[in-house]
Amino acid sequence: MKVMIMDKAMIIAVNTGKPANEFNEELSELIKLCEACEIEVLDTLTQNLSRINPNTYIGSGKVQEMKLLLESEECGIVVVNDELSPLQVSNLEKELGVDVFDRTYIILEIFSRRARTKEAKLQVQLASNIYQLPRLVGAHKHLSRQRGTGSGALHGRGGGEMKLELDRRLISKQINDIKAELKELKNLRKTQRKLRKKQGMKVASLVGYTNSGKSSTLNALLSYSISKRKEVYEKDMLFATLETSTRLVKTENNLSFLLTDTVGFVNKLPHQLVEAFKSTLEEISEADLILHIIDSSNQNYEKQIEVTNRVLKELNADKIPMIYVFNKIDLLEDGFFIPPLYEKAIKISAKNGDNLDLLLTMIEDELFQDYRLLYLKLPFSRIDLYSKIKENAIIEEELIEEDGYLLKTKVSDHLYELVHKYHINKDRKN
Ligand SMILES: Nc1nc2c(ncn2[C@@H]2O[C@H](COP(=O)(O)OP(=O)(O)OP(=O)(O)O)[C@@H](O)[C@H]2O)c(=O)[nH]1
Ligand SMILES: [Mg+2]
Repeated sequence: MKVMIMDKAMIIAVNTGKPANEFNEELSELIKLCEACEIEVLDTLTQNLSRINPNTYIGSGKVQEMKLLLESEECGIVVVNDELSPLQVSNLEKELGVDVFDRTYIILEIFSRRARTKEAKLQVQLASNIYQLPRLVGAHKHLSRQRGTGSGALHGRGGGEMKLELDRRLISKQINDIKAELKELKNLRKTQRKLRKKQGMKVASLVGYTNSGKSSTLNALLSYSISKRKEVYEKDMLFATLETSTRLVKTENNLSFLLTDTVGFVNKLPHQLVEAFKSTLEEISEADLILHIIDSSNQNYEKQIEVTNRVLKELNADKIPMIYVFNKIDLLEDGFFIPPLYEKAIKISAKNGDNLDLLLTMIEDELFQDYRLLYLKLPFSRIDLYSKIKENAIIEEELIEEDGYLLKTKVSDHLYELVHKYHINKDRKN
């Protein structure tokens, strides 16, 4: 039987002027992030400061307070709610005599434990290396799960100056190697996307804060799909999904589109991760429609919407049409009122299926609003048009007759101009 070793930790957090509820939500999120790393949080120490202390993050009085607190508990780790400079880490470690991890480290650690596919592993390794490079001086610590195994992405190496220089060079080389490898995978993705575009396949992307229910929504929509595909992994934990999965959804109206599920966002998502995950996240910026999934039962859902929209902007995906999908309404006893600010919006429950049919109709309206239904009779001589339709339109029915192709098809405006002169009356088909 595998024995789980839980590290014990204290959290320290500086508030430089956030409203109390927002700050508290950030802290309870950090506790969850720690739990995902098998770290049990014993206590939290907070301090209000107008600006973060550049040397020790918290003020010197608080450092002493923390020291006393640490002495009374058996705990070897301090987790800090912000990203620290290497100097802040080493000063704090010296003063407190325990390992100090910052928020970025914790998030990277979760990603490194969850990554399964080759691409995800490479991306996490890249983010970890970028994080580690300026911090090599103090890199002698790691969480207990890796103790003795050396398997973690952030596993440190100690040693003298020469070793440090070697480590730096090794990591720089690794960064370049990983980037090259990722580039190849990126090209593969690009080719796949091009193919999809050529086939006229529309893509909707599920986007949102971690744990908001993106994977659950995808699975719930799949149950409405005529063509059944494998479900994706959903779980009540932060960052359950790290890889992008795409599924085909075919609606009752015989319209098909691709639905993509991907990694969730979080407040203060480390920039190293956004950078490293760019090629995965690029899928989002190429989507025709974004389904922004929101956990309406979270008190801070508005902040989470803001964080998600900020990352979307960073990915150049803020101009893509978006539906705000307020999920988990089954958890709200008094119902939920969508603020008028969110124009194109719907409330659903992926869990009990509320309003999923309406969501699907909204998706269809958005994705295929420019498509027109046509019955066509194309002579064999217009095989050029036939292949265009094959590639770029939705073919709902197809019959080959003696004198040509009989098609029931939905086409974009552009294609309509080219083919509409072969339009026939619906009753003439068959
Ligand atoms: N009550 C309720 N729970 C839900 C609903 N939708 C999802 N959940 C739960 O919320 C948790 C997270 O769901 P996921 O679908 O894994 O969330 P996600 O957005 O994919 O999360 P990450 O992949 O971690 O970013 C799971 O425990 C789900 O069962 C809902 O409509 N109602
Ligand atoms: Mg997920």
